[in-house]
Amino acid sequence: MVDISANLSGIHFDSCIMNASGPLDTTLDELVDIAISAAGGVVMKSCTIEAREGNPSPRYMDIEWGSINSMGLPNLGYKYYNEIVPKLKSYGKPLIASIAGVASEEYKKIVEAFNSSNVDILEINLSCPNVVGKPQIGYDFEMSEEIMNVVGDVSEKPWGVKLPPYFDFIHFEEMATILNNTKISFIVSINSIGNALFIDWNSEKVVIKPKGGFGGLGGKYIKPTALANVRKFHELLNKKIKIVGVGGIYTGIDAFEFILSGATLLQLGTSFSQEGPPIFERISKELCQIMGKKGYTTLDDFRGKLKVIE
Ligand code: RRO
Repeated sequence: MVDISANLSGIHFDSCIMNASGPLDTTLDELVDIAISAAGGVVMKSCTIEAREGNPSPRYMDIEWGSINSMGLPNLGYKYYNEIVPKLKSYGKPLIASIAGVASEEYKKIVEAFNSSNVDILEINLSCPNVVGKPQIGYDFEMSEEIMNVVGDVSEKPWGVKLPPYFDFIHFEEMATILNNTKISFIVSINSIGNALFIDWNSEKVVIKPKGGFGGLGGKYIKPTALANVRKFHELLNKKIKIVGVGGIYTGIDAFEFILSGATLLQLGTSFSQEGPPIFERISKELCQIMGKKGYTTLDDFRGKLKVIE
């Protein structure tokens, strides 16, 4: 019998595969659809102090091997997500709140509010690429550290940070040193690759409106970068810090590769947006089949055991 369950901060997930914060998780109805699917947990849209409409449309486009988005953090405000916690928890799955902001006081206020709910885990988003005029926090190491210290001081829930992709070993090392000195339980790696540009050559135009067409790239384009981030952080982080892998997971093979690189849980963004809730069952089955063929019965049998060429 193949088991794809996982544990994060003492919380049990029947399946290691769930949605990523972002697509199809802004309203209660959308979140219930995830809760009644084969997803192992439910992740809510990143929320801010005030509700936000987000950027003008068109702001999301499916493209050949993935997606480009500049949603601009549309959400219903943290109070809404706090209020729907009991309803969502009634489906019996771990529930993850995602929190975004531009300053540490905003993160603090929202974390404090979720402390008194029965949400299971907090994901601190340090990597939204699409708020006009606001750089991605995860590329500002000092500010990232300040926010993590504030969250570590106030959070009564297990928490982790959602990071942007890094591309140079020196940046992985710098961020890993900070992470190893915080009270963090996990990282979510990676958010979309920020400020990509997709062009419709026929109309000679960009395909999304905000920021002159620049937006976060997701889907198949980003899997190698996501695997590299999972792998590098697996090498550099204390083993008690778990890794939630996200970026271009469309199949059981993709899922297998992320676990092999060191991930504990997996999230689906663009692929979930394109295929909807049935994707959780499909990828879970595909992963079980691969594990069965290889003679693995649990994720621990191969997690992090990627081989290199000597
Ligand atoms: O809402 C968005 O524009 C958005 C967010 Br908060 C994020 O973290 N990543 C992304 O690709 N888009």
